[in-house]
Amino acid sequence: MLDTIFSQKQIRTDAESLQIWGKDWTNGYPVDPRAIVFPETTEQVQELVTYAISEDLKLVPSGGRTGLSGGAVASNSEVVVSFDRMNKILDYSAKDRIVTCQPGLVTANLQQFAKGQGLYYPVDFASSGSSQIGGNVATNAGGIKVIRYGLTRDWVAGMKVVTGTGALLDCNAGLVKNATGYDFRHLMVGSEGTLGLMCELDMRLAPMPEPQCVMVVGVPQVADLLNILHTFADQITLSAFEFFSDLALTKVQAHRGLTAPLTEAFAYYALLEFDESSLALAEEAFARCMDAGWLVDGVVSQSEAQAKSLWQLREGISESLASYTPYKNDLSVRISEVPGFLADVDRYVTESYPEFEVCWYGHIGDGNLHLNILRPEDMAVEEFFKHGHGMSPKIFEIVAARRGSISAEHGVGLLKRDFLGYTRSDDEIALMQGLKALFDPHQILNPNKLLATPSNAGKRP
Ligand code: 2HG
Ligand code: ZN
Repeated sequence: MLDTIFSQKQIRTDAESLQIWGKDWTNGYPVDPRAIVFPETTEQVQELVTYAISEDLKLVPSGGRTGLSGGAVASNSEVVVSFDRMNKILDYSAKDRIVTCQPGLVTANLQQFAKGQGLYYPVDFASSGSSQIGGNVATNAGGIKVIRYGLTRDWVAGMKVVTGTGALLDCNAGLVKNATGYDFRHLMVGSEGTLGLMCELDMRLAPMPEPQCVMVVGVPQVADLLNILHTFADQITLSAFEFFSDLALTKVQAHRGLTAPLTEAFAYYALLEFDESSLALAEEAFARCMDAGWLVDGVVSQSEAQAKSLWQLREGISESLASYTPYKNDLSVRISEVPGFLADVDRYVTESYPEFEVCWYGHIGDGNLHLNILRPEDMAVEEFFKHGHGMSPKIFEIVAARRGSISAEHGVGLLKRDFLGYTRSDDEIALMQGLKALFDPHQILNPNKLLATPSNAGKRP
């Protein structure tokens, strides 16, 4: 019985809670967990895993539930393990610049804590006010500062994790150098809760950057986004290089009541962020791009408030599309492939479904494009998703032809599981299954996410 491990306040089984904690932001999957538990200690997590093994219970780890690939959806009577109560900062070492925290710590709270130390936690995205560090690590979250600071993986200095056998691994202990074989910390990063339940994380902090300037420029041709990126990157260190299409801008403006950044409309916009002290060099790069005809107009923030409102034009897009229940794809290719790739996908979708609006935006500076196909108002969600699923294989063929990835930063979860073969080889998938069988031999951890659970798995002889 779960109540031998957890107190009453740590278990929820009422219908409303099952619906809330049984899913993430992904649409389209049934939500049917049997219970939600809220562990408070590593020991409780270990006890839960041992209990799950003995009772053949399946566990779905759950953080801030902002995922978009169904990684935290419980559809099959699983027990959801919410880390909401394991949300504390346990230790801070100023000399190492390492924060030891529990996985349920909200990303924005880590950012805030870092600021309080005069430092910076650089992984950032629109959902940082809800997402949790554990979920960020489980999906190797990226976001808007990747070109300067890398992915979540780059900030994980160590972790304690309970595997599917109930073993507690203490991985890397915050060391910079540790040449002692396989690094399980990095194996856990991005494993989507399929190999272990993280209970403590050592997160590195960065020096606080200078105040930032934000520039938004209008770009008629998609290929010129790369010319602009390289012209600026040759001159200055960019903290962000994002893009969005005119349609994306229209949607976010309407949703948030924002004014247009420029007087004219352009097919695409790039949003650049850089240190304030680089402004003069950035203006030189801007002039060079203008002379070359790659950009036509631009605006640069004059205050922190203006920088924030320019960021809204990009960060508010995803939310502004929610009412269209869009068919989402999170794709990446090498940056050199971006223009050709975008044109290929655009051509395929608009030729196949001229009635669908296609909204492009994303982290173009690192090759990550978000493709949101919008549901026509008069089409039922189910029918629309059927068309979306029908389009996916062709879109993934285009990705594979350019040696890209079918999931850049949102993870595989349920949504991309059956398409993994477009990006990973059969040999790789077989190795992943082997690792899964080692770390989770009873197949109790986030079953059917990332990899399909073998049909005979977890059955006792
Ligand atoms: C973003 O970059 C997020 O805004 C969400 O990764 C992307 O909703 C999406 O497709
Ligand atoms: Zn993104």
